[in-house]
Amino acid sequence: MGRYERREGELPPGQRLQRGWPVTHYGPVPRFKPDRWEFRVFGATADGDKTCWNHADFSALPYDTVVADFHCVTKFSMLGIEWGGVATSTVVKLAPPAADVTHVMVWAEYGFSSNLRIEDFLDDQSLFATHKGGQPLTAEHGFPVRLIVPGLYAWKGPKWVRGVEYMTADRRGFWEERGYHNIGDAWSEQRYSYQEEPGEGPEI
Ligand SMILES: Nc1nc2c(c(=O)[nH]1)N[C@H]1C(S)=C(S)[C@@H](COP(=O)(O)O)O[C@H]1N2
Ligand SMILES: [Mo]
Repeated sequence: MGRYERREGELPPGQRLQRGWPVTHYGPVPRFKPDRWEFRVFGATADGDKTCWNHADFSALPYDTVVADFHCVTKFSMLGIEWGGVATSTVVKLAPPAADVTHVMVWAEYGFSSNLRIEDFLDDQSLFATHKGGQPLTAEHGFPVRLIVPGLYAWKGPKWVRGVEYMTADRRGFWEERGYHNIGDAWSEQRYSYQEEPGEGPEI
């Protein structure tokens, strides 16, 4: 797929190292309401049903950790961060997609969304992170759950995730509709939608 291979611990083209951990997002930080929160898996599921986990259920799912790099399209990167949470493969195992699912839309609070190819979503390092460096995420960094997909720019990983929609055709998410690349592979420097080649994204 990409022109470059992913190389852990190195900077993708055009990126620079960042000290500290800046907060980057559009809109306000949502307030976590534990009694109203649920994580929903819906759309083209294998059995046509939805799966909903409340916060206690979601917190009880198998916990995995990955060490991964983080690349923001505004050109800062952080390397070697330890994330903990629920592997995307765990979600897919417990709430399987239909056989013809090709993409997912990951939904967050306030309708923020990002679309991913199923193979990017199921990268063996993709994780619904609840923790960073062993500590629960803070509110501004996405508590209780954010998605981490190490090879893609970080906008492909929504903070404050509330659900996954299985899709049998691609559709653009929030930033993908607003000028950012439909795939967003950091190693291929897929920053903006004008760089898309035919077949890399649906019409805008
Ligand atoms: N819900 C939501 N998630 C989001 C964003 C956003 O605007 N809304 N911005 C993305 C972008 S562009 C980046 S770089 C990272 C930043 O994560 P951080 O604030 O924890 O560093 O969150 C991503 N997730
Ligand atoms: Mo970003």
